[in-house]
Amino acid sequence: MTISRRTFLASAAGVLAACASPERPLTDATVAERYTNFYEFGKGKDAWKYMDAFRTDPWSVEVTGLVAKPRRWTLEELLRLPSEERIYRHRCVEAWAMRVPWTGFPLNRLLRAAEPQHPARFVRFTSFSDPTQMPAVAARPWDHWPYTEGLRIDEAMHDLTLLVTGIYGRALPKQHGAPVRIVVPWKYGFKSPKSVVKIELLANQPRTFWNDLAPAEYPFQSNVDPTVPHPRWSQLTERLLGTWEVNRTLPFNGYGDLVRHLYV
Ligand SMILES: Nc1nc2c(c(=O)[nH]1)N[C@H]1C(S)=C(S)[C@@H](COP(=O)(O)O)O[C@H]1N2
Ligand SMILES: [Mo]
Repeated sequence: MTISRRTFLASAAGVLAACASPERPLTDATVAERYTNFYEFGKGKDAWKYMDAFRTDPWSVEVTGLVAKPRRWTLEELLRLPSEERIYRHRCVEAWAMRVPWTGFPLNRLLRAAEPQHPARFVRFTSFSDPTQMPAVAARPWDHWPYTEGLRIDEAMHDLTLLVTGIYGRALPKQHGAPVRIVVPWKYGFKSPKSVVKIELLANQPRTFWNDLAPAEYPFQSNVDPTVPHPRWSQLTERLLGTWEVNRTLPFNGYGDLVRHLYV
């Protein structure tokens, strides 16, 4: 599993995404990988310290549910698909933000290959979960493991929604959600599940991990929106990791021109 297997293709969508991005500095790679949210490894941002037992190879991702062609993709198969680099802003619901280059490809490639069938309207993502590898899964058995998230099918099919296998031009460090995660840049970060093992097409809106635990703080849609305060803080501004910069939060995290039409 080496980065050299990947092919980097410039795509129209990548260019569009970059254009939608106001000039903010790229977050330093070390800053980003040492300040992560990966609740399976604890509540701190220091998940990078607890990765030793986490096995990310071999790995596979199952695409299943209301599809004509269910398929289990091995990591090697996913890494052989053409990928590209996209610099996206990332906005956590906790009001920190970063700007990082992800490597991956639009999730719609896998969804189309699976041929979604009527009445599929939603996609559920399931993260890997194992108490022997993930300390907080062991310590907090009452939480609703595994971590799950969901999107409407049109959100999941949107060209901005990426299946990600790398960051900063190399394979994902484990704490960023190795070896395969989803990135949905116009939504709060918790909608971008890490270490995904299953992608299911469903007729009905799925329950999700954070929405189950605290529905008022984690609504299903959760598009980045400065005008809707979090129950415990304002969402008007965000701080850029590794800098002293505080910026205004952008509606749809700055991707409104590309996604606003989904919500009218
Ligand atoms: N499985 C899983 N996925 C997850 C999380 C998590 O705790 N577990 N945290 C989410 C949150 S709240 C954010 S902000 C992003 C953080 O991504 P990063 O740590 O790679 O920056 O991952 C999201 N995906
Ligand atoms: Mo987050």
